[in-house]
Amino acid sequence: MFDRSLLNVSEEVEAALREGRAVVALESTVIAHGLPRPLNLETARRLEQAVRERGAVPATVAVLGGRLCVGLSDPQLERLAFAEGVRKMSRRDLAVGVARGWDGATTVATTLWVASRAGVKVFATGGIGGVHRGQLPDVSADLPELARTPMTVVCSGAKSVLDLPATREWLETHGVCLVGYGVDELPAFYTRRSGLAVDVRCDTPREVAEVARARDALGLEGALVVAVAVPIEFEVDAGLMEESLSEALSEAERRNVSGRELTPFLLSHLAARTGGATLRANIALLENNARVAAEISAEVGVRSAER
Ligand code: PSU
Ligand code: MN
Repeated sequence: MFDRSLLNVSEEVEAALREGRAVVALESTVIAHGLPRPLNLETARRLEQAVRERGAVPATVAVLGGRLCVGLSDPQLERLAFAEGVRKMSRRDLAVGVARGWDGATTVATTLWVASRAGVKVFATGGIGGVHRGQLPDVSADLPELARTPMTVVCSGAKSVLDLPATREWLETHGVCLVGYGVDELPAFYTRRSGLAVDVRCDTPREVAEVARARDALGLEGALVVAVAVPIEFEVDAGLMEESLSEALSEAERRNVSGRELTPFLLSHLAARTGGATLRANIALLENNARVAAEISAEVGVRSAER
């Protein structure tokens, strides 16, 4: 049984949940390990702002001093963005982090875990983890967590640093429904197209909310992944992307970068190689996804209050 005293839900988030108002969970690995300082703090604040502008309450998730925090104060955001020794915590790290009182940023996997236990139903992020390329079967803990958490997860698909067809197949096998938000193809994070089909296209927050409610009524445990393409003016040129990516991947191999280090390594390498284009795309899509998630969460909230 989950001991709820481990949860530290902010007053604002707590009140919103109690009153059935819209709440959007945000992850923190992208802040602590995905973006360079001080852009990371700026982005974290902008994402919260984007959620607020659409009438929802942001709930950034992190582990601070071994407590599972849902909804952070500005000093807490700052600590996450600038302090040394903030860990990247995925599911396997939760027990150790709680036992030892760690500060940790939560990945998609742990954000799902914590946010769903706090009662949050909608979560916005940039890209989900997936099946990595290469010989070793390196599968992100994000995937099994998506398969067992009934959350609506707004993202821009998975990065093309991953094996996208294998990631897509994994989701299908484990019953995770992929919604294309205004698109028929799964976006590939920095680029709008992957050549892979989604399961269904939805064009409005209400349509997404309807599918989410049907999932709940069925008692299905998996997430609904809502894939939103990067805003067109920030899309990274496909040729530049491919070139930089193969360089980043061989550099990672040469330096023996693997495990939890791999995603952050590839991200910073790509940013350097593309003159910051991947960074600008990353921030634009994060903000856009936060807005879409806020709109969806409002719809989920409105409809459940009506009933
Ligand atoms: N995708 C991004 N930026 C990120 C991540 C993914 O565009 O920072 C982070 C997310 O927090 C995701 C994690 O949950 O990387 C996946 O890491 P791994 O492959 O080690 O599970
Ligand atoms: Mn991994």
